[in-house]
Amino acid sequence: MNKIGIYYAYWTHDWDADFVPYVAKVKRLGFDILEVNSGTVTRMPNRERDRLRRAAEKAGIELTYCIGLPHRYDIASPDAAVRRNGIAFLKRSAEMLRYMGHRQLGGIIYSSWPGKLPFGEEKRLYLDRSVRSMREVMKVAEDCGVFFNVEVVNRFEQFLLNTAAEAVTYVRRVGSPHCRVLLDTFHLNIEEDSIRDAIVATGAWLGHFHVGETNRRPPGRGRMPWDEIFGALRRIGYTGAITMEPFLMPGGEVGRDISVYRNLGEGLDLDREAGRALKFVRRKLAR
Ligand SMILES: [Mn+2]
Repeated sequence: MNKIGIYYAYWTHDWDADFVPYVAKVKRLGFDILEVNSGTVTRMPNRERDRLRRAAEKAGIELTYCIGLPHRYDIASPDAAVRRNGIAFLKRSAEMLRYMGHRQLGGIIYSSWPGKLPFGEEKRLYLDRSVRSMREVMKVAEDCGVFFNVEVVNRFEQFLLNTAAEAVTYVRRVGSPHCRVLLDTFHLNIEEDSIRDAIVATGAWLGHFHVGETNRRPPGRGRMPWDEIFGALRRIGYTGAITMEPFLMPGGEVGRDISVYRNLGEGLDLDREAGRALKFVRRKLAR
């Protein structure tokens, strides 16, 4: 059965956080995985990385990593110096993953977040630059034995990969088995004609999967077509991780960057709600 995880920022207002207490929390709630912000761990001294790695090992919790690259690391940028900085950062991220003994990094790693196509510019040129940069990054990812999953996100957050079909074309062009696709139900719901077809067409390229309702509440609280989604994952024989990425709290950097402008967790205990959503996902997977 797929391992199930949750993103730490469900509980935080800031992107930078000490992840160690969340390892124990998700263990207690019954999750297999804690997804963390890779930027924070890439910048950590080894002493702090060791502390996190040991906590995860001790709890039997796997860590997966996620990031939306800041503009200074945009590997699709027209500015060669920015691309070089982004490529160097992603190579350091691959080395960090190897150091930690973990294998999956996903997110908006093919450009920057949030990102709009500048007026009058051609998307194709950004894609070409991104593919060239990613091929360079893949040499290090392959050496490190780690996987980079490009996340398909909706048009209001990025302009390069809005559909599963665009992402499959992208990873085919990159041409490395270590560069795969990350699909997220929140974004699929906005952009795809058929969520089932998008998952099925991604097939073996699917490297990681994010789940959440249409308003980013945890699974089981909204109108996402879960039977269709889990049916499609079963159909392609997906054995990878499934992590939920709920955002309920307004305020702080997280509330600002995710555009949470109302309390979506009104009257809910966050821990109990996460535990409920985990049971919901496990039940759907078992069908
Ligand atoms: Mn996501």
